[in-house]
Order: sequence, then structure tokens, then C-alpha cells
Amino acid sequence: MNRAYIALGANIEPRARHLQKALDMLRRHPHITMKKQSSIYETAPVGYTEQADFLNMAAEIDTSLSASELLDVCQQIEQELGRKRSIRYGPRTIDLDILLYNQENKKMDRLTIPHPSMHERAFVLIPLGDIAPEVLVPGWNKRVRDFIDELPKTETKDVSKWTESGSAEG
Ligand code: A4P
Ligand code: MG
Repeated sequence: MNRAYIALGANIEPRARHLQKALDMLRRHPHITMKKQSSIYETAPVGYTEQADFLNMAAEIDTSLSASELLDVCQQIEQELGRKRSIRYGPRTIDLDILLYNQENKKMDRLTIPHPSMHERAFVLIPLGDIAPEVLVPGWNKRVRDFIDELPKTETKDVSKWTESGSAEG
């Protein structure tokens, strides 16, 4: 059995519903067992900033799928929940990234593990810290917790816990 961590992000309404549907699809997959889910965080867009705020979260799964089979599943979920219906090149309803797969550290054609920018993104690390603070990030010999401790305040201030009632808290 393999242990993997997946980051989920959505910035098209209904954002929480898209996260929930993606989690359901992972949970229902015959070769995936959902182990842990982080809280949901509301986060300011990073990179291309002319877009709506995201809801981000992380999940821990056990799976008999290989890393590239898991990527296929993630992309199928993205396809079903978003790409079909969304505007061409427009923002996506859901983004699923594989953050970690066992303690593997490798770069393949379609897949880089650990996810190449996970260590510098508050919107990835803070949710992941809910469920895997002590997990080592291969290639860095640092724990998720260590990366979180090093995040600048300018990054962490844009990540706040989100609640179903719609209000965000610190
Ligand atoms: N790929 C390589 N490695 C991986 C991996 N570990 N997991 C390849 C998943 N995919 C991986 O991804 C492009 C290609 O990356 C895939 O075909 C796969 O073969 P994509 O999901 O199709 O495209 P994308 O989402 O535009 O690219 P990417 O790199 O996931 O985008 P980013 O950089 O993650 O940016 N701000 C906030 N606050 N919250 C967010 O969630 N997300 C983005 C997306 C930007 N800003 C954000 C957020
Ligand atoms: Mg992606």
C-alpha cells in the first residue's frame, strides 16, 4: 500500500461543493482509502492574482495505484467536475495536485514528486500541516512543519480557516 497526499483547490463557485465532490470521488474509488482530511482554508490567489479567492485543503490517502495511475484519477476528477463545462482556458472549478507519494523523489514526464512548488506555498503547506506536520519532504530532509515555520508572514496572512457558514477565521 502507498501513502499519498493530495492538494485540492477551487476558485469557482460553488467552491466548497466542488471540493466535496472531488473528495467523494476519491473516497469512492475502489483503490483509494481516504485516511485524513484537513480543514478548508480560504486563500488569496497566488501567481495569477486577477482571479477569485480559493478554497484549499489537503487529503491523506492510502492507495494501491501507482503515482501515475493516481495522477490519471486526479485528472479524471478535474475533467468531470470542471473542464467539460468551463470556458476554454478559463479558471478551473477544481485542481488536484499530488504533493507526496510515499517518500519518493522523482521527476517523470507528466509528474514531479514532491510537487515542485509545495515547499513555498502557504495555501498548500498550511492545510497539509493539519494532517501531516511531521512528514518529511523528500529531497529537502525537512518536515512539513519546518516549511510552515519558515513561511513569511506576508504569505501566511492570506490563508485563513474557512467555515461552512461563510465566515473566515484566523
Ligand atoms: N504535474 C507534474 N507534477 C504534478 C503533480 N505532482 N501533481 C503535471 C499534479 N500534476 C503534476 O497541471 C499541469 C501539469 O502538471 C499536469 O498535466 C501534470 O502532468 P494542471 O493541473 O493541468 O495545470 P495547472 O493547475 O494550471 O498547473 P499547476 O502547476 O497545478 O498550477 P499551479 O502552479 O498549482 O497553480 N492560489 C491559491 N491561493 N490557491 C491555489 O490553489 N492554484 C494555482 C494553480 C495558482 N494559484 C493558487 C492556487
Ligand atoms: Mg494542478
